[in-house]
Formats: sequence, structure tokens, C-alpha cells
Amino acid sequence: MRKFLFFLCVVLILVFTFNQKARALYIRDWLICGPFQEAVLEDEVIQNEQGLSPQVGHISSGKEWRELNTIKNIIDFEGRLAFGPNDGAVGYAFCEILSDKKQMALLKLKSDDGIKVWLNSENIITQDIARGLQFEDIVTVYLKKGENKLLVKVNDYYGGWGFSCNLLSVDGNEISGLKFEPPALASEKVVVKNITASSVQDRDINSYNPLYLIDSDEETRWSSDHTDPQHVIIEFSTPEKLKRIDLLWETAYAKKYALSISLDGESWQEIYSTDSGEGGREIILLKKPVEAKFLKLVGLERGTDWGYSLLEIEIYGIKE
Ligand SMILES: [Ca+2]
Ligand SMILES: [Ca+2]
Ligand SMILES: [Ca+2]
Repeated sequence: MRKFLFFLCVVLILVFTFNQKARALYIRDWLICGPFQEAVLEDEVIQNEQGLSPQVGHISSGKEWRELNTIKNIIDFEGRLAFGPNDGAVGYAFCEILSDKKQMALLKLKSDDGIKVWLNSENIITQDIARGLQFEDIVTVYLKKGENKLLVKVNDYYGGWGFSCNLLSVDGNEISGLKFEPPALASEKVVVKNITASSVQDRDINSYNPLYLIDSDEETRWSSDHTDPQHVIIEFSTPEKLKRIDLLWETAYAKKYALSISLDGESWQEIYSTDSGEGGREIILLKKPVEAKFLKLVGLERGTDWGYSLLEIEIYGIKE
């Protein structure tokens, strides 16, 4: 009986430790290229596809490689940031995994449709069937010390189109000492310390408080006076390396606006501007992360007769 209790304790401790550590490392940041219409998985849509080593702006078979930073574990090729709705098309996703040592790992893959994956030019799995994201393949892979090139090719037959990819050590733990290119976004929004605005519509702070920009409630909003220009300044708790800014406009959007950053709140550097804003959700992905303690949004020309009105601003940084 004593022996059995001891055994039970050991098992419980092991289960507990395993659960504590078994956190998946989803790769959420990729370079993508496509969509290639009416292509299939077996076609070599891009010449010498297994040996690809693209960078942002490279062109392959007439399509540009661009960055896709997602916050979700599933890379949705039909989402707004990627290729949009598509049936009967092929898309590619590429990333580099930088490993601090030679090691074995488990790569867990899910995909909506056909998937073909290469690691360092070696085809590690091909599944040419529509199967849904609930099915998962687990492949043992060898990471070299230094750069490892991971290429995923997905074929959409119908319906949704996407995949997920996560890396674990062979004993099911999270792997430390890995870096990625494109770099991983922080999965959490950066922490905001303070927000000020140039004006609040009708001085009605209860209805249009600038704090409503960061309350994660898409029903509450900040709204300005009905004049140009207007601005909001967001201060972070600590300097952050900003990578992605999502603006969720209410009906009263900005046609022309700019984003600037500052470390001291006095000297500003413009990081983005547009004169053809369309409202809705605008996702601004910076080519390189920028260090900032403050972010300023300046509305220069309103899209409607009303003021500037935003439901949310979501700001994401790079993990250290
Ligand atoms: Ca589709
Ligand atoms: Ca599909
Ligand atoms: Ca809100």
C-alpha cells in the first residue's frame, strides 16, 4: 500500500510538472506569397520551391512576399491580412527558425486542406487531403544550430483556408533559445499608462472618454470635436518595440491621418501616414519594430462631417 501511495505521488508530481511546462510555441509570424489561382499541391507553382529563401518584397512567380503577423495560433490565409476569400488556390508561408543548438523537436501541424512542408529543403510531410483543423500531424524534425528554413505550402479546395504550426521539444516541453524571422509579435497588447486627446465631443467625457480606446470593448469609443486636426496621445508604462497597430474606426473615420512616436513626449518621428483611409479595421504593420514610449495619432482630414471617432486602438510589440 505504501509503495502504491509513493508511486501515485510520483505520477501526480510528474503529471503536474508536465502540465506546467507543456506550453506550445505557435509560429504566428510568416512571410507569405500567393494566392496562386487554380494551382494544386503537386504543381511546382514557384520554381525550385523547396529551396526558397525569400525576404520581404521578393517576387516569386509574379507575386510579392510579404509579412503576416498574426495574434492567433491559426494562420488564416483567407483573413483580411492575408489573401482574402479563395477556393482552388495555393499559398506559401515561410519563416526562419534560429536555434542556439542542434536539437530534435516535434513540429505539430494542422491544416484546412492539402499541406506540404519543407524544413531546410527536405520535404517532411505531405497531406493532400481536405481534413479540417481538428486533425493534427506530429513530425519529428532536426533543427540545425543557426538558421533553419521552414516552408509551408497549402492548397485550398473549398471553404476556409489556413494552417497552424507549433514546435515542442521531443518530451513535449516548450523549447527555449529559439528566435524567429520574421520576429514574433508579443501575444499581449502593450500596457498603456495614459491617454490624452485634443478634444472630446461635446465635452462629454462620460460618453467619449479617450480611455474607451483601450477598454477592449468595441461598443465604447472616443469621439472628437467636428474639426481638423485632432489627436490622441498614448503613453506606455515602459518603452515598447512597436510592431503592429490596429485601428477600429466608428462611422466617423479619418481619411487622412498620421502616426508618430516619441521617447520623451516632445520630439516626434512619423512612422505611418495615409490620405486614403477607409475606416473599419485598419491594420498597420511596421516593416521594422520601432521603440516608443508615446504614440500619437493625428487626424488631418475627416472622412465624414462628424469628428474623429475610434472604438479601439490595439498596439502590439515585439517580445524581447
Ligand atoms: Ca476557400
Ligand atoms: Ca478549405
Ligand atoms: Ca472601446
